[in-house]
Amino acid sequence: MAKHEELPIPIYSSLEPVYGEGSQLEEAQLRFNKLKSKFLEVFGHPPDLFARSPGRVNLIGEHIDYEGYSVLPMAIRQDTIVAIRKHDKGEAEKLLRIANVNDKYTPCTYPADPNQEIDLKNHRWGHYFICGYKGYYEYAKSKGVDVGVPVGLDVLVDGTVPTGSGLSSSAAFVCSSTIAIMAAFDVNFPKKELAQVTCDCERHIGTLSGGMDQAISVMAKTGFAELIDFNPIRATDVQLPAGGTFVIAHSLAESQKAVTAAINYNNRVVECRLAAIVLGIKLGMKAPEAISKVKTLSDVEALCVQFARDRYSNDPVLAVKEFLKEEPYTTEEIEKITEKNLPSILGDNPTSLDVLKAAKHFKLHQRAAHVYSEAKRVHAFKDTVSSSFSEEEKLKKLGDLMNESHYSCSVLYECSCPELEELVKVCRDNGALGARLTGAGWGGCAVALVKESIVPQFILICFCIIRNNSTNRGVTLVSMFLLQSRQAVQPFLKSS
Ligand code: NG1
Ligand code: MG
Repeated sequence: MAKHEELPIPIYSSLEPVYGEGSQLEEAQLRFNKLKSKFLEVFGHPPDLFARSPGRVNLIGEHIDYEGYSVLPMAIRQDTIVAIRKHDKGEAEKLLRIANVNDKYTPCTYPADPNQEIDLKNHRWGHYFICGYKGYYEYAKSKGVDVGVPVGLDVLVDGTVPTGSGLSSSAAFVCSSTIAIMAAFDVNFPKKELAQVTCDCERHIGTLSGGMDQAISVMAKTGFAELIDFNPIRATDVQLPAGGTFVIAHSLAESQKAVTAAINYNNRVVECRLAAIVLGIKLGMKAPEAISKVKTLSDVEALCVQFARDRYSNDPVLAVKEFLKEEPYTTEEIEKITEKNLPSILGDNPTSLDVLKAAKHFKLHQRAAHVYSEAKRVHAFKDTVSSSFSEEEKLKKLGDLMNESHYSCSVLYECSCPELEELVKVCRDNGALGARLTGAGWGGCAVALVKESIVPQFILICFCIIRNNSTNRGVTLVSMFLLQSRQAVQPFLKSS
């Protein structure tokens, strides 16, 4: 990550350019200056440097990154900036003091200890900085970097990605934290490695996440969406067709993923793993082999496809239909197949055990069917973009794929909620070519593909309808239309 020295205080950012133009430029400068004065006010010193990473909107490929499948997000203008000062070795206080420009987030203090455990029972916003902090040390050590004795850090955070919105405020925070720490210690890791480090270290927060959010936050390019592949992480630029705009609308239902992980996000990760193991066994693997080797549905895809081939198809969902019953599985039913109890199968990860404690049953058929079909839709989306269809036809097909993705998320993966369902419907009824929830779901945002020419009317009409509906329902639901972006990021800050 190279540094930019337009300001007296250097800025490290994962996204070019650091500044936009005109009013954006002024806005950005104002923000940095404010951050600098606030830092001085809180800590009595100016910061050494700023680091910045963007949030993202996922266009398609939901809940499949942790199963090893490619996804297609793009960065958004909303971001997190971390201002940091490293204490001198002589300074007595060995603390990480983390403050926020937003008073809603009260200051957090942690010991300057890279081996500290994060207190998962007491979720605090500052924990995300500690993820980045731990990640930096773990990675630096693995690379033989001389990390020296830990010193205190003063940190001030300014985030504009709405939290719990499915736009990855968490990854923007973790990535900007790691970049800030790296820069403060004068270490420069290649972007691909940084994407992997930040993905691994956000798991300290207790979610069994995939790596989409960190990969796009670190590797995004202005003007493109990215196809992100995993194992190893790679990003391929995807130039979206002209004439379409992605409009992101917030349902204002907050999705508290870190807090509800055991019943929502981590539950789905565990269900996928169990589905994969059961499929492996049904398709001929010995139970102990399946238990030790199969971690994700992508691990047994080849077996499923082999089964489908005998039926003149290459669709792994055929194997799902044949071997996984639609009714939810009880623990006992799965244990009968695996010949081993679930806590010992999943015991390698304590957060999985929390899932087992909270789960009544496991919907293996539905989750596997979603993952395999969603993985295909990502490639169909990418292929459509690069096809020879007219721009108009392309937009129509992309919209259809987004609608199919939403159906699958809602019905098979059950990660939607009433507010998102309403929002998606209103978008479709008022001219969107396609609309779907984005991010983990259970609240947060929807993304709609809209013809560029109708965007202002579209936003106005949808907004009015939702405002009126919400009074009928007795629920306060005022959707917030966050941004419109065609072809990825609206450049904001300059980066390196
Ligand atoms: P959000 O929506 O930011 O909570 C989460 C995961 C992603 C991915 C999506 C669902 C984290 C950090 N991010 O994102 O890896 O699995 O859900 O597609 O947990
Ligand atoms: Mg997140």
